[in-house]
Amino acid sequence: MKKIIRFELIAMALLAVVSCKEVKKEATDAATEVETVAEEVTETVMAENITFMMEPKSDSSVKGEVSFTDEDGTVSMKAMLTGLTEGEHAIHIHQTADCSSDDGKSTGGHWNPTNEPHGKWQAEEGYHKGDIGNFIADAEGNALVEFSTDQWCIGCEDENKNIVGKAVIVHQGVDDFTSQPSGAAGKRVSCTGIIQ
Ligand SMILES: [Cu+2]
Repeated sequence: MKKIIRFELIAMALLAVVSCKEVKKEATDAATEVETVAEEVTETVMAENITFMMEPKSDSSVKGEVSFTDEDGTVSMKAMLTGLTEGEHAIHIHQTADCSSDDGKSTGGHWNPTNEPHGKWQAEEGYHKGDIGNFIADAEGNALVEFSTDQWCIGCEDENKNIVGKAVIVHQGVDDFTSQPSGAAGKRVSCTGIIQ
């Protein structure tokens, strides 16, 4: 009789150990899952995104939406524009987030914190940090402009990189990349401030 009881006790003890291990494993799995979700949430917060509506200037009807996303030190710009004339147009970042004037000139000249000559993006001879370049509008006057760089940031300490407080300008004409200091891109037809 004693032997049987002892056996049962051992069996129960073994069972307890096994089930305890299983609970532990489940708890570990749950903890890992929580960590993974937490990481995903942090990543989403880290990928900063700001979006603005562009308004027509110089009696144009050019408008649209421009967004900037900062992810792992690379800023991606996406502009969706309507109301353009078919063909090529320039787009730049200008120095001041002030679109109050009818001709968009309240934004000042190109954003050029490094005091370089105007030029094509990443040209050896130099270029402005706002020298995005040209894009093409389709026959309906629509355009999607996509650009990304690690030379910009959204609201960081480095004023050579920080696009906040500047403006996006779309021009009626084409940037020739040689005329100083603006590329002779003509009228400013759409504008938004980059304000956080
Ligand atoms: Cu410009």
